[in-house]
Amino acid sequence: MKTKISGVELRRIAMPLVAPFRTSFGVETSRDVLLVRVVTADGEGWAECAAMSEPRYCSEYVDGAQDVLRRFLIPALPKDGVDANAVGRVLEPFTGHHMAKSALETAVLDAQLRSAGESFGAYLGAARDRVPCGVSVGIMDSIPQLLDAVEGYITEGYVRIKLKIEPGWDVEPVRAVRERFGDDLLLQVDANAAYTLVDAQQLAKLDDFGLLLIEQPLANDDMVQHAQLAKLLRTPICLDESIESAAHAAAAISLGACSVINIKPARVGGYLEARRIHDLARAHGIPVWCGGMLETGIGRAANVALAALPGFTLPGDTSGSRRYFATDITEPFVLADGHLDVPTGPGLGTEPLPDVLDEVTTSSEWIPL
Ligand code: OSB
Ligand code: MG
Repeated sequence: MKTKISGVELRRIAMPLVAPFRTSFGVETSRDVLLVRVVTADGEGWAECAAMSEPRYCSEYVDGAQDVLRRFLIPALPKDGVDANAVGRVLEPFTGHHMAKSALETAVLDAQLRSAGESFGAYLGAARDRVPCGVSVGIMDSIPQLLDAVEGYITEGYVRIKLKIEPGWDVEPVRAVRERFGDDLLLQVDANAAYTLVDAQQLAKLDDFGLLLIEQPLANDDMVQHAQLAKLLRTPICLDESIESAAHAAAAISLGACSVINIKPARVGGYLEARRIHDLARAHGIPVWCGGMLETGIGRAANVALAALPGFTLPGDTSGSRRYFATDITEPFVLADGHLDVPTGPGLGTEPLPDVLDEVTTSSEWIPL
């Protein structure tokens, strides 16, 4: 099915976080989000670009994403219409920029599914109507502060806790959380590439705590080093930053660089590539889970749909809206019994609330096709 696009709106919004989020690569206090809205003959489609303000998590950043969308990606869309399944091929001549590409493909897909009356979940192959939710807990100033934060999330119902770690904040916070909340708590850690293979002995100390996994201990392009580290640890290695495509996932699996994959659709160029990674991992018996990039309800809706696919056997970083924002731009995602419902309406099954959107908008640009 071809969708004829008349133009694309690039809208920037400022979304203060309810609390600073500290990782090994920096501190976020507010999300500067780029929203993409494609306008078609019979409607519109929305998506959220996951790129952050600065190129720290990966090389993309929000101003760069807007620039490449405006100058290269949007103008490359065929004027006589395009099927969402062909957007990836159309954008292929431009290297990299997966987050920008993902946002454009997702907005086209949303428009197409809305016209067809089909939900993202149904289209992608969701196998359940709600997904269990984990929460990613930032690096804190002290252990008592961390324990308070974790306790709050457990009380809210989160079924899995992920602790951000870095050299100097690893074994002690993990030990403290285990001692306080017990061995049954589903617990994992995420280093965001903060270690090197020289730290293997330190990372091996985490083996005592029965973690579900350690996420991205080494640098993004340290695929071989991750395979070596995997031999030195009992804790399963999960890759996030290193996996930018299904080809990377295939390489990582055959090298033994990971035994779990965090799938972030934005990082791999979209939900279609994300589904290919899911299919590949499933065929290899590799569990996957859905990561997050502190999304608003627009990005969250699609992530929750993806997380409902059968190979997503671990709880994702698909937290409720209030974990991030006092006011979301969509109807908020609210945790019930540790789960979020997969939206069932056409496309993303949600859209920005016009009044909230206007309040948080910092700029808007129209790119005619
Ligand atoms: O590494 O998973 C990560 C947030 C921003 C950038 C990278 C990461 C994260 C998170 C939070 O861990 C996930 C979320 O709750 O959206
Ligand atoms: Mg991560």
